[in-house]
Amino acid sequence: MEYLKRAESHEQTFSEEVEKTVKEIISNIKANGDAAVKEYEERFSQSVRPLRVSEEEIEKSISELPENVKVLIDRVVERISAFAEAQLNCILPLEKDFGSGIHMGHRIIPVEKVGAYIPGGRFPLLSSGPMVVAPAKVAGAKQIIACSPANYKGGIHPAVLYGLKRSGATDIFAIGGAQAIAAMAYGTESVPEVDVIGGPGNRFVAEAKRQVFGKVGIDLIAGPSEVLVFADETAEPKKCAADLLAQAEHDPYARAIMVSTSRTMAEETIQEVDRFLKEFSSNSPAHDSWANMGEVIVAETLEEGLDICNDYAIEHLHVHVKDSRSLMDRLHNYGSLFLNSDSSVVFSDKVSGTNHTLPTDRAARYTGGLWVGNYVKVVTHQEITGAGIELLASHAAEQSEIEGLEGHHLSAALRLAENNVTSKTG
Ligand code: HSO
Ligand code: ZN
Repeated sequence: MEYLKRAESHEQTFSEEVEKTVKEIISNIKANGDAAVKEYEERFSQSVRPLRVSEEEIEKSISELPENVKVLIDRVVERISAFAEAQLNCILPLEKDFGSGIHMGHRIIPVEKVGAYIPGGRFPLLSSGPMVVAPAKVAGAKQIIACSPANYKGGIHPAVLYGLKRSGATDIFAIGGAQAIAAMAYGTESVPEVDVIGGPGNRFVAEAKRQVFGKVGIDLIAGPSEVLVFADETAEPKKCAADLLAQAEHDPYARAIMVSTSRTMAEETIQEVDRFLKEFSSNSPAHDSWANMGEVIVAETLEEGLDICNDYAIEHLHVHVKDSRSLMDRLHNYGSLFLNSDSSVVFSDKVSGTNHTLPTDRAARYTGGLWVGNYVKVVTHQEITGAGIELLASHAAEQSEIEGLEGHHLSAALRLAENNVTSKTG
């Protein structure tokens, strides 16, 4: 393989400073509740508004929203919900006899209280709220608490509010950053304590989620956007270039990577990116992101290209290769996969229905993205009868004896004796 362009550094430096600040925020909120949350809101967001967004405020704010924006958001919610529902239907309950009176199974139970974090970000992204909230609603969560920074005219942007409401948020708070995560994890006078927290966010949000994990469940930790465009000689440089820039524009630390089995294709794509960038506004993060984090690699063979893709374990993997579906079985590390040159990542960023909250920083080695499965528990059960009691009790008694566990032995032996008695008397 050969680099035509290489990132300066893709190590996101771990900051002890962020870790320390977040630790202080969490313990202060744990001890002082709303008062501490308000203090941080004032300090970090210059917000002195009430934490809860009242129903009247939501209604008033939403009434200012143009009709076409509402229609777009309605469609987003419908499509995300439809996909989440189809996925939920794939998680099947289990009831099975394993022979000799041993019956086991599992049930799918929704998490009761979900916390959804929706970043404020550079632009109000219309799909962000529905991506986190709609799957929780589909899962059957009873209460969905959403937090988003008060960074639009002293509140949450009306489009974000509308998306949250439409997708099923039951309580909305204008709280941002680590203070939102801490408030939802530990509960305050006004913010309910939740069971699981989902949603993307900046470094402080990500660190806060890491620190509250265990007290609550979390979905995953998602950093700046990433895309890897895997192309062969049949790909179209313009489309490849646009797909790279579509993720690069998210953040100066976003990563846009091209791996191509054709040198000509790779070189032409670089030219197209440079051409497009001249048209982008000068303050677009895409300039820095492409300059510092962009990479272009020429792979000698398809095989080598596939290895590179798997090694990157990228958030979005877009395969601009002829007959890309046939390669699916050989790709196993990615957050979400896009087959053929016209399945744009942007479709799923916005509206196709798969979730856009996805693993970054090679987390795709061990997890997929946020999905309805994050909001349900698969819990097991068993019912042992007849010969099963005898079989398992004698095994458990013997094993407990070897392990020196008297209580366990007693518990098993009692069943053994009882069963013998029953079978003797019966
Ligand atoms: N690419 C982002 C999601 C997004 N882009 C929403 C635009 N709107 C992270 O996957
Ligand atoms: Zn995007």
